[in-house]
Amino acid sequence: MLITELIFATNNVNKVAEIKAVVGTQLEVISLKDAGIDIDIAEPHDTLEANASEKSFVIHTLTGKNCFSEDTGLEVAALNGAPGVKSARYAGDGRNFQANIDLLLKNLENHTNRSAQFRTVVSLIWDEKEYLFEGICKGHILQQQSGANGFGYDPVFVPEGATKTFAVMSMEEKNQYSHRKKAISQLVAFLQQHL
Ligand code: ITT
Repeated sequence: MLITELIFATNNVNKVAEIKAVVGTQLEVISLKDAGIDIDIAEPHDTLEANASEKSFVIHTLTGKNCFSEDTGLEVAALNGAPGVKSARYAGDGRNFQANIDLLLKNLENHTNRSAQFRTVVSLIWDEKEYLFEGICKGHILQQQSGANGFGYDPVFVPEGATKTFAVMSMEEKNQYSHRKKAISQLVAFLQQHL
Protein backbone atom coordinates (compact mmCIF):
# COMPACT_ATOMS: atom_id res chain seq x y z
CA MET A 1 0.00 0.00 0.00
CA LEU A 2 1.44 3.35 -1.06
CA ILE A 3 1.40 5.97 1.71
CA THR A 4 2.75 8.94 -0.22
CA GLU A 5 5.68 10.09 -2.33
CA LEU A 6 8.69 11.91 -0.95
CA ILE A 7 11.80 13.43 -2.50
CA PHE A 8 14.99 11.99 -1.01
CA ALA A 9 17.63 14.74 -0.95
CA THR A 10 20.72 12.68 -1.76
CA ASN A 11 23.15 12.09 -4.59
CA ASN A 12 24.26 8.76 -3.14
CA VAL A 13 22.75 5.99 -5.29
CA ASN A 14 23.60 3.32 -2.70
CA LYS A 15 21.50 5.10 -0.07
CA VAL A 16 18.59 5.32 -2.51
CA ALA A 17 18.76 1.58 -3.30
CA GLU A 18 18.98 0.58 0.38
CA ILE A 19 16.05 2.79 1.38
CA LYS A 20 13.88 1.68 -1.53
CA ALA A 21 14.50 -1.93 -0.44
CA VAL A 22 13.38 -1.08 3.12
CA VAL A 23 10.21 0.85 2.29
CA GLY A 24 9.04 -1.39 -0.57
CA THR A 25 5.66 -0.19 -1.81
CA GLN A 26 4.86 1.68 1.43
CA LEU A 27 6.49 4.87 0.18
CA GLU A 28 7.50 6.16 -3.24
CA VAL A 29 11.02 7.49 -2.83
CA ILE A 30 12.02 9.97 -5.55
CA SER A 31 15.75 10.56 -5.85
CA LEU A 32 17.13 13.96 -6.84
CA LYS A 33 18.10 12.43 -10.19
CA ASP A 34 14.51 11.18 -10.75
CA ALA A 35 13.22 14.63 -9.78
CA GLY A 36 15.55 16.21 -12.37
CA ILE A 37 17.50 18.10 -9.71
CA ASP A 38 21.24 18.33 -10.28
CA ILE A 39 22.76 19.92 -7.19
CA ASP A 40 25.64 19.14 -4.86
CA ILE A 41 24.47 20.20 -1.44
CA ALA A 42 27.18 21.38 0.94
CA GLU A 43 27.63 19.65 4.29
CA PRO A 44 29.38 22.43 6.22
CA HIS A 45 28.29 21.64 9.77
CA ASP A 46 29.93 19.69 12.57
CA THR A 47 26.99 17.45 13.45
CA LEU A 48 25.06 14.84 11.49
CA GLU A 49 21.83 16.53 12.61
CA ALA A 50 22.79 19.95 11.18
CA ASN A 51 24.01 18.49 7.89
CA ALA A 52 20.87 16.40 7.46
CA SER A 53 18.76 19.53 8.11
CA GLU A 54 20.81 21.52 5.62
CA LYS A 55 20.18 18.97 2.86
CA SER A 56 16.43 18.67 3.42
CA PHE A 57 15.88 22.43 3.81
CA VAL A 58 17.82 23.21 0.61
CA ILE A 59 15.63 20.79 -1.38
CA HIS A 60 12.44 21.93 0.33
CA THR A 61 13.26 25.57 -0.49
CA LEU A 62 13.94 24.58 -4.10
CA THR A 63 10.84 22.45 -4.65
CA GLY A 64 8.32 23.55 -2.00
CA LYS A 65 7.61 19.85 -1.47
CA ASN A 66 7.81 17.45 1.46
CA CYS A 67 11.18 15.73 1.43
CA PHE A 68 13.79 14.02 3.54
CA SER A 69 17.54 13.59 3.70
CA GLU A 70 19.96 11.67 5.84
CA ASP A 71 23.50 12.12 7.07
CA THR A 72 25.48 9.13 8.26
CA GLY A 73 28.78 8.81 10.09
CA LEU A 74 31.02 5.98 11.25
CA GLU A 75 31.90 6.65 14.89
CA VAL A 76 34.96 4.74 16.12
CA ALA A 77 35.45 4.55 19.90
CA ALA A 78 39.28 4.39 19.91
CA LEU A 79 39.39 7.47 17.64
CA ASN A 80 37.09 9.52 19.88
CA GLY A 81 34.19 9.25 17.47
CA ALA A 82 36.13 9.95 14.25
CA PRO A 83 35.63 9.92 11.32
CA GLY A 84 32.03 10.74 12.39
CA VAL A 85 30.54 13.68 10.56
CA LYS A 86 33.67 13.77 8.35
CA SER A 87 33.20 10.17 7.15
CA ALA A 88 32.78 11.01 3.45
CA ARG A 89 35.94 13.17 3.33
CA TYR A 90 38.10 11.43 5.96
CA ALA A 91 41.09 11.06 3.62
CA GLY A 92 40.43 14.26 1.68
CA ASP A 93 38.00 16.07 -0.57
CA GLY A 94 38.18 13.33 -3.21
CA ARG A 95 35.57 11.37 -1.20
CA ASN A 96 37.43 8.18 -2.10
CA PHE A 97 36.03 5.08 -0.33
CA GLN A 98 39.30 3.10 -0.57
CA ALA A 99 41.47 5.99 0.65
CA ASN A 100 39.08 6.46 3.60
CA ILE A 101 39.31 2.78 4.54
CA ASP A 102 43.12 2.80 4.24
CA LEU A 103 43.40 5.81 6.55
CA LEU A 104 40.97 4.30 9.05
CA LEU A 105 42.92 1.00 9.24
CA LYS A 106 46.20 2.91 9.59
CA ASN A 107 44.84 5.08 12.40
CA LEU A 108 43.57 1.96 14.19
CA GLU A 109 46.81 -0.02 13.75
CA ASN A 110 47.87 0.02 17.40
CA HIS A 111 44.40 -0.15 18.92
CA THR A 112 42.90 -3.32 20.39
CA ASN A 113 39.54 -1.61 20.94
CA ARG A 114 37.88 -1.96 17.52
CA SER A 115 34.36 -0.92 18.63
CA ALA A 116 32.47 1.33 16.25
CA GLN A 117 28.99 2.31 15.25
CA PHE A 118 27.23 3.73 12.23
CA ARG A 119 24.81 6.49 13.12
CA THR A 120 22.21 7.82 10.67
CA VAL A 121 20.18 10.96 11.24
CA VAL A 122 17.15 11.46 8.98
CA SER A 123 15.64 14.92 8.57
CA LEU A 124 12.07 14.89 7.30
CA ILE A 125 10.28 18.06 6.26
CA TRP A 126 6.58 17.37 6.46
CA ASP A 127 3.95 20.11 6.20
CA GLU A 128 6.58 22.81 6.82
CA LYS A 129 7.87 21.22 10.03
CA GLU A 130 11.08 19.27 10.55
CA TYR A 131 11.25 15.87 12.26
CA LEU A 132 14.50 14.03 13.08
CA PHE A 133 14.93 10.25 13.37
CA GLU A 134 18.07 8.37 14.43
CA GLY A 135 19.30 4.85 13.70
CA ILE A 136 22.39 3.24 15.23
CA CYS A 137 24.16 0.02 14.28
CA LYS A 138 26.90 -1.10 16.71
CA GLY A 139 29.75 -3.35 15.62
CA HIS A 140 33.51 -3.48 15.13
CA ILE A 141 36.21 -2.71 12.59
CA LEU A 142 38.25 -5.60 11.15
CA GLN A 143 42.05 -5.49 10.70
CA GLN A 144 41.65 -6.08 6.96
CA GLN A 145 38.85 -5.46 4.50
CA SER A 146 36.58 -8.22 3.27
CA GLY A 147 33.91 -8.21 0.56
CA ALA A 148 32.98 -5.99 -2.37
CA ASN A 149 29.27 -5.24 -1.92
CA GLY A 150 27.79 -2.04 -0.55
CA PHE A 151 29.78 1.18 -0.29
CA GLY A 152 31.89 3.37 1.97
CA TYR A 153 33.26 1.56 5.02
CA ASP A 154 31.17 -1.60 4.48
CA PRO A 155 34.26 -3.79 3.74
CA VAL A 156 35.69 -3.25 7.26
CA PHE A 157 32.54 -3.11 9.41
CA VAL A 158 31.01 -6.18 11.08
CA PRO A 159 27.68 -5.47 12.83
CA GLU A 160 26.96 -6.91 16.28
CA GLY A 161 25.40 -10.36 15.94
CA ALA A 162 27.12 -11.09 12.60
CA THR A 163 30.42 -12.73 11.66
CA LYS A 164 30.98 -11.01 8.31
CA THR A 165 31.21 -7.47 7.02
CA PHE A 166 28.39 -5.51 5.40
CA ALA A 167 30.35 -5.83 2.14
CA VAL A 168 29.96 -9.63 2.18
CA MET A 169 26.21 -9.36 2.78
CA SER A 170 23.43 -8.86 0.25
CA MET A 171 21.51 -5.59 0.61
CA GLU A 172 18.64 -7.47 2.23
CA GLU A 173 21.03 -8.97 4.81
CA LYS A 174 22.64 -5.60 5.53
CA ASN A 175 19.19 -4.15 6.05
CA GLN A 176 18.53 -6.62 8.88
CA TYR A 177 21.16 -4.75 10.94
CA SER A 178 21.45 -1.37 9.33
CA HIS A 179 21.47 2.06 10.96
CA ARG A 180 19.78 3.45 7.85
CA LYS A 181 16.98 0.90 8.01
CA LYS A 182 16.33 1.70 11.69
CA ALA A 183 16.07 5.43 11.01
CA ILE A 184 13.89 5.03 7.91
CA SER A 185 11.54 2.60 9.65
CA GLN A 186 10.78 5.39 12.13
CA LEU A 187 10.06 7.78 9.26
CA VAL A 188 7.63 5.26 7.74
CA ALA A 189 5.92 4.76 11.14
CA PHE A 190 5.62 8.55 11.48
CA LEU A 191 3.97 8.85 8.05
CA GLN A 192 1.58 6.03 8.84
CA GLN A 193 0.42 7.99 11.90
CA HIS A 194 0.17 11.36 10.14
CA LEU A 195 -1.61 10.42 6.94
P1 ITT B 1 24.52 12.55 0.36
O1 ITT B 1 25.09 13.62 1.26
O2 ITT B 1 24.29 13.02 -1.05
O3 ITT B 1 23.31 11.89 0.95
P2 ITT B 1 27.02 11.20 0.95
O4 ITT B 1 27.67 9.96 0.42
O5 ITT B 1 27.80 12.47 0.91
O6 ITT B 1 25.60 11.37 0.21
P3 ITT B 1 27.06 11.23 3.82
O7 ITT B 1 27.55 12.62 3.93
O8 ITT B 1 26.02 10.77 4.76
O9 ITT B 1 26.50 10.92 2.39
O10 ITT B 1 28.31 10.27 3.78
C1 ITT B 1 28.89 9.71 4.81
C2 ITT B 1 29.94 8.72 4.35
O11 ITT B 1 29.89 7.68 5.33
C3 ITT B 1 29.72 8.03 3.00
O12 ITT B 1 30.36 8.68 1.96
C4 ITT B 1 30.35 6.67 3.25
O13 ITT B 1 31.74 6.74 3.11
C5 ITT B 1 30.03 6.45 4.72
N1 ITT B 1 28.78 5.69 4.89
C6 ITT B 1 27.53 6.18 5.06
N2 ITT B 1 26.65 5.18 5.16
C7 ITT B 1 27.36 4.03 5.07
C8 ITT B 1 27.02 2.67 5.09
O14 ITT B 1 25.76 2.26 5.21
N3 ITT B 1 28.00 1.77 4.93
C9 ITT B 1 29.27 2.16 4.78
N4 ITT B 1 29.68 3.43 4.74
C10 ITT B 1 28.73 4.36 4.89
